[in-house]
Amino acid sequence: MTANEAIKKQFGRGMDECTNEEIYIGLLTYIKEMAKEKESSQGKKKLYYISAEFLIGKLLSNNLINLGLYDEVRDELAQCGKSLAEIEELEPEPSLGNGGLGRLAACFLDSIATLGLNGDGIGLNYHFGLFRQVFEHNLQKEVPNPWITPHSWLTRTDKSYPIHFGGFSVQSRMYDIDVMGYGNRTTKLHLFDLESVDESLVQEGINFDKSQIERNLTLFLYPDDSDEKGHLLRIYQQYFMVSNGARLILDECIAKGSNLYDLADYAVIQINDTHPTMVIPELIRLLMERGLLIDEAIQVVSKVCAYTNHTILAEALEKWPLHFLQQAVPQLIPIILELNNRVNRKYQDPAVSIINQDNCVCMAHMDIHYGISVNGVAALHTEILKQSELNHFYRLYPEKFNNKTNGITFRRWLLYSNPELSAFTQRLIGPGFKRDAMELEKLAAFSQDTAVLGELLSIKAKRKEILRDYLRRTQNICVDENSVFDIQVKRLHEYKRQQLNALYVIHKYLEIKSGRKPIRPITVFFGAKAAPAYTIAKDIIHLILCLSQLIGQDPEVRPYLNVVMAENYNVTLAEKLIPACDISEQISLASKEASGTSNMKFMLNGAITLGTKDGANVEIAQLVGPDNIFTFGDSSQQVIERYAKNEYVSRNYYERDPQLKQAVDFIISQPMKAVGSSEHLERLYHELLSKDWFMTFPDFQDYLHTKDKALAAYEDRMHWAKMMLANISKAGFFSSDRTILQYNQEIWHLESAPERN
Ligand code: 26V
Repeated sequence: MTANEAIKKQFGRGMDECTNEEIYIGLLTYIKEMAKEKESSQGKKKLYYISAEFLIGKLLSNNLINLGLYDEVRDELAQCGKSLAEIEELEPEPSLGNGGLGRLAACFLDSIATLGLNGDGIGLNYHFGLFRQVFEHNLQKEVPNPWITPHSWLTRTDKSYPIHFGGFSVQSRMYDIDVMGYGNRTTKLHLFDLESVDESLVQEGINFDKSQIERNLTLFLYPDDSDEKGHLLRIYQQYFMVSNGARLILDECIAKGSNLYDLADYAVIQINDTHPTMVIPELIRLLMERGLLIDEAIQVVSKVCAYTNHTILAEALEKWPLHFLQQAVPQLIPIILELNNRVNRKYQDPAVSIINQDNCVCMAHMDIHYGISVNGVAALHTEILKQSELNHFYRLYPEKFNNKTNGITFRRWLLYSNPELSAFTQRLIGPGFKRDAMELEKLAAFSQDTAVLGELLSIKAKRKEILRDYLRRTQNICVDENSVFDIQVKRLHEYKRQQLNALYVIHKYLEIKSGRKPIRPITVFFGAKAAPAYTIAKDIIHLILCLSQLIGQDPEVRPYLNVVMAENYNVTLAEKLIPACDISEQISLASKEASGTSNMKFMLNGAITLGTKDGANVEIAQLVGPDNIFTFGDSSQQVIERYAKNEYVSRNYYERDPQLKQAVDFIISQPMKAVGSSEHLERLYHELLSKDWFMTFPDFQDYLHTKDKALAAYEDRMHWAKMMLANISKAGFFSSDRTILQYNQEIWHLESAPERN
């Protein structure tokens, strides 16, 4: 059946007589039907990827691409005078993630389905997601992001469990989203919801009564945890997620014939960061309820769980006060105490204890002692885990530690988001790269072909125009497509150092004011959400918005420099920004960014990285070679030593470097205060001068020079195009298909799917 026939069946009218809303609903039903006909993953052993975040993005076009129906449906619509691009704008984007960690989980599901591996995702069905970001008075404001419309990708299932907390119980409901792999296979994302959830609890902005767990549990992702109630709510959410997940896993394994002692032959659980860690004691508890002795239950569970670490930032490593757990999930306390006692009896080393001296439960420690595997997400990150952050554990269990460098799905980040580049690639090297991303290397053969290089530049130019039009239409922002597009998009965090980029902007602004104009205009794009309670992150957003306004109002500077802070950065915006990028900003303080994944998306789309030697940037640099990347800044080793010596004084750098001093002082200057708030600007200024914990100042000069070097290099257009081609041709390694195959070969050991014919 064609899409038009399906729509006729549903509405009694063809596409040409339907509204865009009706066509959207019709396509949704059509795709869900098509998914049922596809082969779902099978096999005795199954992977359960449990994650508090799945940043899946819009699904309409992606599903059509993966089902091989995109061109057909687009053309069918065009014949009726309709536009698929307009229809997909009607789809709300679920904001079920913060950033890289959640987007990684979504890319992984795409690869798992594509490779035909037997694996499902398990998470939560947050009704309002993270939040939608709006800017008011140059400040971030958070509002709910409702995405569950009467017609959505969710399918209500008949699975429902009673979940018990200290003093009360709730009932859950499982909803499924079909994940369509490229080709013919599908898998599922199971999102658990609260039957009694009450959206009317949300008052002003994203505020709601945090104590009403029975009604609020699945309203928001990571609700503000700046107070005690917020922490507790997160514990309730995490337990709700893993208890449902654990029951589903046991149900499925028992149905397939497991006697529970052999659970590891039927299930492997990948714990995505520490948020799902309570699945370990919960599974032990459930096994004991089903008759296993505690020794037996611990032994069984120790063979099924694997842990991925995504950060070394101390503040992001979860440690829950025991009394919080006692209040929320008292049934887990005896098990956690027993797990802790066993560790302490065996090792007598407080550094590896599960419960620390402050009576907090170190969630990562539980994962490492009672899991089969611990992995970092880029080579450098895994080395840092082994050598410093988790060294005590590495010495106990060297065999558990392994690296799985992150990846991205090329279906979304090339085929869908950059059809022009995708078609160009196919013309040059054939369609094989769509299945085997390493085939992109064949592009290297064209590195001297000026016609090919010229075409590559035209594609970039086209993508810049598309972005220009999109921003004008959706955000009323004007950009000059002939300027250099320099882009930094990621969560707002001091370690990612958007503030360093902002200091560069100030420096450029002052240069232009003093008469030194750049050869070509520069547009510096930012996109970032700040956690609602993260004051300094919000101050940095304020700084960027103020700079944007100030520069936009200045006729002397505006023709040469433009600062754009895109509102509500999300997957949809990323799909527009990334293909249009010339310079990819990956400027985290070395050692702090576990991997980064936007760096890979930018590279794949022919942007040149301006980055520190951090996370996966290191592997990008190795692949493309020093001539095809701009690196700067102190090494992770230098940074780690500087922290260890505890001798960093930001003010010393400020006093020694007049350019730095001038840029920093500008933050609290009159022109800035005229457009911004003194309170925010001064707080940020003092933070930088008195602390600068993420060491912006030491890298400042090198950053200025390296960025100016990149801008100069941009002027040799043919040479730049060669660099672009080198980056694209080496991007194959960063396909999430490669990452997933490695997880499977080294950790999961699922049967591979039979070859497709
Ligand atoms: C989360 C939070 C949340 C509250 C505010 C403070 C804070 C600080 C750090 C984090 C990080 C949580 C883990 C995470 O998202 N890691 C990211 O995982 C990506 C996928 O592996 C990786 O590419 C990024 O480098 C890493 O930051």
